[in-house]
Order: sequence, then C-alpha cells, then structure tokens
Amino acid sequence: EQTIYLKDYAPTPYRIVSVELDFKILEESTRVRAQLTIEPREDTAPGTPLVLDGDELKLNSIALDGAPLVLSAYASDANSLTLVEPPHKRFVLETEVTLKPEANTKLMGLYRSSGTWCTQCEPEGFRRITYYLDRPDVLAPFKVRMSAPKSLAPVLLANGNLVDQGELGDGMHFAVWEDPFLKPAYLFALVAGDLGSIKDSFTTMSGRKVELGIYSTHGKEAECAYAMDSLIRSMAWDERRFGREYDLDVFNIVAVSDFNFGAMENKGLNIFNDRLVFAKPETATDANYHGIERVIAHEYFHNWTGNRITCRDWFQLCLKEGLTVFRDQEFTSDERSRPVQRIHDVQNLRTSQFPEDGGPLAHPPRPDSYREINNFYTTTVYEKGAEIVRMLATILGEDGFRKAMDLYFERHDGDATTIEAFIKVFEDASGRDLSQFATWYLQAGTPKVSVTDSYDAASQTYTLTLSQTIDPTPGEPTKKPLLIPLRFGLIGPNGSPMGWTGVSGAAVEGDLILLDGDSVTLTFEGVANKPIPSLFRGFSAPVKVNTNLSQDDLLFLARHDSDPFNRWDALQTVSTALIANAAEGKAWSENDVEALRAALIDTLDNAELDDAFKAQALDIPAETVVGRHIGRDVNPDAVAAARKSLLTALVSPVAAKLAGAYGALASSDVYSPDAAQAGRRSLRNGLLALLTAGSERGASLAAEQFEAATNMTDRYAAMAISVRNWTSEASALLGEFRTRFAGDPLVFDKWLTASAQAPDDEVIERMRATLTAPDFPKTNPNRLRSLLGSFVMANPVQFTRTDGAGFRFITEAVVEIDKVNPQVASRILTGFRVLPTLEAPRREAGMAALQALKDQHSLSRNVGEILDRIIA
Ligand code: DPP
Ligand code: ZN
Repeated sequence: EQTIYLKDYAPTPYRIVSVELDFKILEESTRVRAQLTIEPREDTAPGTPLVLDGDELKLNSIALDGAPLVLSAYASDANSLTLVEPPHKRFVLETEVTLKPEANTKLMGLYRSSGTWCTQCEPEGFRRITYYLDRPDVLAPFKVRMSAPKSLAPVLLANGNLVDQGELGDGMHFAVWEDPFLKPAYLFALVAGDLGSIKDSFTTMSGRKVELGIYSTHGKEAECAYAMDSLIRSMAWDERRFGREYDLDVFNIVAVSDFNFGAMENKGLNIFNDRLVFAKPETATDANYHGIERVIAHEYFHNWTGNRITCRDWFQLCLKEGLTVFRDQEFTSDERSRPVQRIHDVQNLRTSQFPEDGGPLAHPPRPDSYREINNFYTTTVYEKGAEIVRMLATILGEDGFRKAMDLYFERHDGDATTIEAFIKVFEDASGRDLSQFATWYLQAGTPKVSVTDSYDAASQTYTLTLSQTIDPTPGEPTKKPLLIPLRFGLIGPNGSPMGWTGVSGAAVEGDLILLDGDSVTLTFEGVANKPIPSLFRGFSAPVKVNTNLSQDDLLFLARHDSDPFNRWDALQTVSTALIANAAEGKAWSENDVEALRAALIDTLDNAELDDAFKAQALDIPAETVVGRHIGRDVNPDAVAAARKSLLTALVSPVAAKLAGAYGALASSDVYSPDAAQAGRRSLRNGLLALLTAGSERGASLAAEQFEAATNMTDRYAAMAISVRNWTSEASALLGEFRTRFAGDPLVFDKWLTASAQAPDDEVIERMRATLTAPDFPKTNPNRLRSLLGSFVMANPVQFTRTDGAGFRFITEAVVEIDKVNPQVASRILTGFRVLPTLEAPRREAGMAALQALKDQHSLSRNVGEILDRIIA
C-alpha cells in the first residue's frame, strides 16, 4: 500500500480551465456527464500523459473536442482515467459515468440519506462522482446542470447562484447553478430532495443583500431557527472582527441524517450533519445549542479561511482547519463568556488532543506522510492547529495579529497555499523571525515545561527557572526546543499582583515571557516579598506544566489569581494529583481534602463568579484525564475507585449545603439557550453530579430531576449522571428515556452515549444486544459513534477490562463497520491509542485483540493504517 509524502509534491502538468457538469438523477441511478476544459501548463512537455483520479467509477463514454476517443488513446479503470497523449493545447474532454448513490454507504461522493441525494467531497470524494484532478491545488469555475423527478426532488441545489430552472417532460425538472469563484473539487456540492426550508437574509457591510436558506426534512423547519440565528451572528462577527464580507448572493445550508463529518463548508452550500442543525428545548441540550452555534460559525468562516484561500495539498490541512477553529473559538468567546469558553476548549484539548499527541497516533499538525488522508482529520490538526494560531495572536498582540490577518487575506486571496506562506505573512507583518516558532507545525508531541523558583529576601530577587522537554513520538526520536509564549503574573502574600524593578535572563514583553531554549532562568529584581507565580495564564501555550508549587500555593491561586483560567486550573491540578496519588497507593491526608473542599466551597459561594465558571471549577477531572496524568501502568479500576473515594470525602461533610445550593438554583423560567441560563443549569447539574458521586442523597435527587425536567439539558444530565454512577435508579431511567423519546434518532444518540458509559460488568452485553438488534441503523455514523465512540473514549473501566472483552467487542464491531463505512470504523479504532498507558495485562489483552484483527481480516486502507500505527 502506498504512502504519500509531502516532499513529492509537484503541480499537475495540466490545468482545468473550467468545469461543466450535467447530473441526470433518477430513482435507480444517476448519470454524470462532465465537460472539462483542460490545457497543459507552460512547462509541460508535449506528450505528457494526463491522469485523472477516479474511485469506483466505470466509464460509459469519452470524447475529446466533440469526437469519441479511440481505445488506444486512453486507459481507464475504477481508480483512474489516463489520456495517453493529450493535445498540446487547450481541449475539451467529455466523459460519462453512471453512479449508484443508493449503494454508496461510505458516504463519500454522491449518496442518498433518507431519500435526499447529497454529496461529500472533502477530501477525495469528487473522484467518486467523475474522473478529475481531485486535489486542492486544481482550481476551476463550475457550472452544474441537474435534472430529477420533481416528485422525489422538488429542491435542486448546488454551489453558487441559481441561473436557470424549469420543467422537463415526464415529471422531470431541472436547475442550473453557477459558481463564479474558482474552487477545488473538494468544495463541490449538490443536493436534490424533497425538503422544507426556512429563509432569512443578511445585508453585508457594503450593503449587499444575501438570501439565506436552511433546508431539512419536512416537519423539522422550526428546529432550524437557532442555526439561522447563529449564521446571521457569524456573518456579522466576521465583518466586525476580521473585516470579511460574504461574497455570493445566496448562502444555503442543508441538514442530512447520514454524514461522516460534523459539517462541510462547500462554497455557498454547506451540508450539515443534522445533529448540528436541529434544536428544540425538549430534545436538545445546552451543549447541543453551543455546538450548533460553533459549527455553523466554523463552516461559515471557512468561506474565507479555506475556500477563498485554500490548501495547496492535504498536508496543509491545518492551514484552514486550525485557523478556522481559532476563529470559531473567538466567535464563541465574544458571543458568550471568554474565560468559560477558554476552559471549555482547553478541557477538550486535554481530553482528546493530549492523548493523541502522547501516543502511537501522534503526528505533527502539518504531517509529512500519510496512507489515508481521512485519518488526518484529527484533533491535532484542528485543536492543536488552533492553539498555534492563538500563540501567534498572543505573540503579536491584538493589533499585530489583525494586521497580519489582513495581509494574509490580501496576499493569498484565490491561492492554494501552504503553512510556510502563512508563517511568512506573520513575519512580514510583524518584522519578527518566526522560524523557530514554525516548528510547532512540523513536530509532534506535547512539550513539558518544568518550573522551579526561589526567593532571596536579602537581595529582594526572585528567580524562575523554566525548562522544556518533549518526549519522542513515532518517527521523531529527538526534538527541537519550541518558542513558547508564557503569559504570567506574580502574586503577593495578600493576593494582589506584584511588580518588579528589573528582569533579566530572557525576553520579557509586558506579561509575556518568550521561552526559546531548553532552559532559561529569569531573575526579577526589586521583588518585595516571596511571590507565587501564576504561569501560562489563559493557557498561553499547549503544554504540560510541572511546578514545585505546593497544594497550599495552588489553592491560594484558586482563590486569588486574577486570571480565571488559572484559578480553574489550580483546582484541577490539586484534584488530579490527589486522585492519581491515591490510585497509586499514596493516600491523601485529611488536611489535603479539607483544604480542597474549603476552596471549592469558597468558589461556590463567591458572588462575583458566574455560574458557568463555578460549574467548571467544581468539576472533578474525569478518570481518563487522571489516567493520562499518571501516564503509564495505569489501572483504570484503581483510578475510578480513587476518584469515587475523593468525591465521597469531599462531598459527604457538606452534602446538605450542596443540596441546598442545588435546590436554590432551580428555575421556572421559560427555557432559553443563552449563556446565563445555560450556566445556571450547568452549575445545578454539576452539583447533582457531586451529590450523586459523593453522597447518599444524589441518586434520588437525580431520579426526581429526571421526572420533573422540562428540558433535555436537565433530563439528560439526570440520566447520564445516574448511569455513570450506576445508581439503583439508572437502569429504570434508561428504559424510561428510551420509551419516552422512541422515534427521535438524535435523542436515541443521547441514549446510546449514556448507555455506553455505564461502569457495570453487563454493559458490554447490553451494548452488543443494542448493536445487533434488527432495527439498529448500522449505516448511520451518528448512531455508531454515539454508542462505540463514547464507550472507547469515556468508559475506561469497561473498555480496558483485563479479560479483553471490551477490546474484542470493539474490534469485532470494527470489522463489520469497515465493510460499510471505513471512515467511521477507523475513527472508532483510534480509541486503542490508550494501550501504551495501561498496566501490562490490559495492554497485552488490547494488543491481542488488535493482532487478531490484523491477522484474520482484510481491512480498508483507513483501518489498516490506524491499526499498523498502534501496533508498531
Ligand atoms: N467539514 C469539515 C470541517 O469543517 C472538514 N473541512 O472541519
Ligand atoms: Zn473545518
């Protein structure tokens, strides 16, 4: 099997000047005619073959400049079409293929979802529609004609603007869409179906009116309202914050039920997984609303960062994804609470990206080889990619960053470009040398920063020593030091900020230290008292920090730091250490627990903090986070037991107080997804989680809340908390939930997600029964990921069982899913990346399951690559 290398990049010898597509969509099959106007590049030698990509295609006919081609002039198979000796001038190539969208369960290319024809082309789906130069650096204008039976598909959509439509005989009708913007094939989209819609409009900053539409299956229109609201706010925000205006007269979104990604930024026609569009209070949680707002914004923002400026090749994926995640994080921060959003994003980074970066699937944000590009739509490319852009913003400052982004849009509009070009823009706009910084893109692994400090009262000097190391990752035995921006402050004994008269040893710009070597020592002069350092404020770099701060120092920060992120992080650090130590046999002292409890209670009682922040502060780290902190020879049973016992020790003496606070947070307000209400609910549900894990009274409170709930946020929280703690009510609540919402697939996902997190020994048998039930929709990615994805990622006790039952349950499911949808199968398999952190018997049981998978089955390229990287 072939590995693709970045170093082999070369432009295509031929250019595609324009594309005309004609789709005839019929119930049983779809005929696609493509007219490609093609020309050789200036430096292409006459006689150079033209090789077009295909995937599971079969050529019906082929013509060149209107004349059918003789057999000797071309060669075609399922995966390619070669013109042996194309004309050395501009020519028109016409091909025809017939597709079977109904049978396309990979959900790449043209397929059918609940009767609707739709497409997914990123990264390499367009070659499943027609023979083409299917790579992001081939840009062309597209004109699309489509016809379909009007009864099955009254709605016909494609990229760009509608330029013609009308009736044909035999109940058929047609539409013609033209996209004036040059685009790579991965941004092509087409939708044909019987859909309802909601419409609105947005007037851009230059006064142009853009028609907005969101399409869905009939009956769901009202549930698209929050998505529309999010879209309009996104359009306004991108004008305000980045000066970016929308460029077409229409912007359409279509929600479909079967979708591999969350959503797709096709030019002018975004296609969305319906879980990121539909919302009403009875069936969607606050987290769902938050997710809809974020992803609607993300795909919209791609119009500039991704579509107008795209990637030269797929190695550059984080050029568009890291930057666009940064933009959506900033949007949410501006729309809601910045500190709360920051904590949320860091929590996500730590639970998903750090484990990837510290395990067998580690890769640089800009990888240099792959076997299957679909395996690189990872949290490293997305979330670490966003952290890298955030560090650039931190280093350059707000104005400097905006100036650089303006230059990026000005210089590269219309380009398919690279990470190098992106960095160069930031260098040119700021006058800084960012060559060392660029290593963040090129090297895998999470840096560990160790900190020691000392204070000399006699000379009033404070010394801070910072050193960085990065453990080896696959293929990268040695690491270069990175340029790490460290935002900091010094805090005096009374809790207020301390100044200094001079500092030496490293570049310090205001509250920012630029750590560029393996180790630096800073000396602060004129420091009146021994300070406590607050480091990496706002999580200014994606690193792990190891300090010599005592628990008392950390709890001091939790009370007094002016940086909300570090207040939260100090509490996380304390509880993570207590659980990890206990899991490894080092019991905590009564004093330790009392001090932590007092800090948590002070946070809860602090009238100046908002509810959403308090909820985050009271959240005790998940078992997976603690396991990752321990890092090796982890026994998840011991971690779970230690976590449970810490929760009991923390909560039981104050259960009455917490229950009182829980009761006081009840509200009879009409549901709104706004940040204030959502924060109140999350604090109340956080208290419920504490009470359920750490006291006797929680289980019945949860059951009462489940019955009394008037919205999905509260009902789901009550069920999920009961299931995770496997209370005596849990099983009954699961049953009731399933009956109450029977027939709603997105609510079924919630049931599947919660079910998969039950820690009891029967969970695997129950999941097996669910999965093999005749009516389980085995081709739907959302259903499969809800059940299996949440099991591998969030149920360490059962997934990593010593008897191997959890591992085998997953590998057996992967074999079946791989036959239907390799992308979903390989994504689920990535859960095995946890193996190197586990104690030997579990690690060996997991490896045995993987080895059996490899030996006994023929697997897709997607699954094969992930498997080999984990086994290696
Ligand atoms: N649709 C996916 C995203 O927006 C891939 N581009 O991230
Ligand atoms: Zn994206």
